[in-house]
Amino acid sequence: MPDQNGKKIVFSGVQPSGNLTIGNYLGAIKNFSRFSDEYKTFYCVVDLHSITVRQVPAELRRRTYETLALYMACGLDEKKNTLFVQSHVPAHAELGWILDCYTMFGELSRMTQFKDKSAKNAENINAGLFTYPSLMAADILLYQTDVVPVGIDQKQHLELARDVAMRFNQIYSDTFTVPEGYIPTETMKIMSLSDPTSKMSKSDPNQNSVVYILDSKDDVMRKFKRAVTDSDSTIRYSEDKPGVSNLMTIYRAFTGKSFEEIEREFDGKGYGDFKMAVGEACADGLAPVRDEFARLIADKAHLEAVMKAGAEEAAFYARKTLSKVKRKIGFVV
Ligand code: AQP
Repeated sequence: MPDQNGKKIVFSGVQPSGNLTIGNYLGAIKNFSRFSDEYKTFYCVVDLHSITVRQVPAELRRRTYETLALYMACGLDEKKNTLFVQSHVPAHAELGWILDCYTMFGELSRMTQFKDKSAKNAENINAGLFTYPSLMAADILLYQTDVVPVGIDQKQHLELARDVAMRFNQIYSDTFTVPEGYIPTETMKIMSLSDPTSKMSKSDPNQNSVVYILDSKDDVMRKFKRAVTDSDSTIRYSEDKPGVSNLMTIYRAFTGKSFEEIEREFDGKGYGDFKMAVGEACADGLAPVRDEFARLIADKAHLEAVMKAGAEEAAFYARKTLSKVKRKIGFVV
């Protein structure tokens, strides 16, 4: 639904649950700035979501600042985008609870992220991990969001948010905009460097599987050098070559070359040369982000001013939706 200036609305978020990876960058953040001019954009550091997995408090606090600084280092101008921290706008938690009551147990049980994360955190399968998608629906629906840029791993959650919005609208008449996903096809899912059949994740304990946005060039080169490929030696994009295909996807994202061009470029060359080239392209592509991040993170007062102004702006929009929801349900407001 357009805002008061007639602009359509974009919302997305990233959890401060670890150091951000090139998966988060290529699958999500890099695409955020393309909406800044034509849309009203809300980009959130979703700290409420991150405590579904146990966090070290000091690290969570540090990463919240860092995630905000990374948004800005990746080109999100705070004057053009509303940048804020989820827990600073209590309406997220409030609508999250309300939507819990409009989300079915069976729907939540089918979520693959819940199954994956409960397998990885068997000692802490908490209720928040289970109801995570209702809170994500609240994040999106609070802003009457039209478009949600996310990686493909979030598609199932986004579809649930759409179902919850339609269900609520059907019971109480039109209340929420039903959002559409914006899922970049070129980089849909960046895979782990040591196990190219599983997603690259910031919480992966094996640091060699993951390239972080803020890794030094030496670390980037070392990690790509060790990346798993296969016993064949041809550089070709194919489902039966997940390691090589993942590296080609990353190389394509940083160079803009097509898979055919990449296959031609490395025709007759070995994996060693190819991995070096991917490492160089990735490190060079990330260098400006790293430099800008170093500048931004040194000014904590500025980051605090950005998050405060962002939360005020976001709360203004969120309050409108929340009060509409409460009236429709029958709460005394
Ligand atoms: N490997 C990936 N490829 C493409 N996109 C990805 N995203 C995450 N990993 C990849 C996208 O990044 C955005 C933010 O993700 P998130 O922080 O909300 O949580 P996530 O999807 O659970 O990401 P991680 O890195 O795997 O975090 P942890 O390890 O904490 O669970 C989303 O748009 C996501 O699609």
